[in-house]
Amino acid sequence: MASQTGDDMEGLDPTQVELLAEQCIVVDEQDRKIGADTKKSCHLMENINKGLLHRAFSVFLFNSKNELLLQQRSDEKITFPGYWTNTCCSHPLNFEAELALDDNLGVKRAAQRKLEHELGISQDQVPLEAFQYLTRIHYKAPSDGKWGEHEIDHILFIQRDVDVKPNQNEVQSTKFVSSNELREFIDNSKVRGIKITPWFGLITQTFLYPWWKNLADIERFKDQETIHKL
Ligand code: DMA
Ligand code: MN
Repeated sequence: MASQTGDDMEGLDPTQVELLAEQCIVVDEQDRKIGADTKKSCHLMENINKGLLHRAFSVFLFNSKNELLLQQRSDEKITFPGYWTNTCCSHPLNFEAELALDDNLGVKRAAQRKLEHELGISQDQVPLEAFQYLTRIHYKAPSDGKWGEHEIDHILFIQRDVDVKPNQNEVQSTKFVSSNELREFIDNSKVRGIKITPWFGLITQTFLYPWWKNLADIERFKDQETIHKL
């Protein structure tokens, strides 16, 4: 018999459960803020199936050799544990600094905060002005039946050589890949039992490679208007 004290969280990692109290930004399909709700509420499929949508960001960090930093999510993550994905993803939270729309500052600040939290990259190695905003995607993806994603995801690129010290509660491994290595990694993932997050899969199938070829003048791909429904 279920008790009344949140045992719907039973079996989940306590550190990750604490983070479910974060206040995400609830948006409409045009990415306009219409409210705020907990990370927990925003990631329950029962709410997502009623249309609940929130704002997110995805960072792609490249080193000076044009290699992309990938991470494998820890087994403690509540959504998509153990999956391989782009450098860092999370949510801008519902406070003034991360709500800022000017120059996409809100998501850039959130990106800085989470690169430090997940990968131990110090904020001075990833200054706000080094992030390039590119576009937004709107996607929905169930994780395990109970949990899932439904987001407007702001895509950010950054090219910097950084020191990486993963937080094991968030990230179990990392690696840098060239674009050819990533193609091979994704092509072989099914037979090798490697899981790739749905958003990273979608972005590699659409925008990633042409942008990657043009890192030196990436600003020209910036599109402040479009929200691509994938
Ligand atoms: C959520 O990522 C954001 C996207 C774009 C999927 P996440 O599950 O890694 O968020 P968090 O690190 O905050 O748990
Ligand atoms: Mn999310």
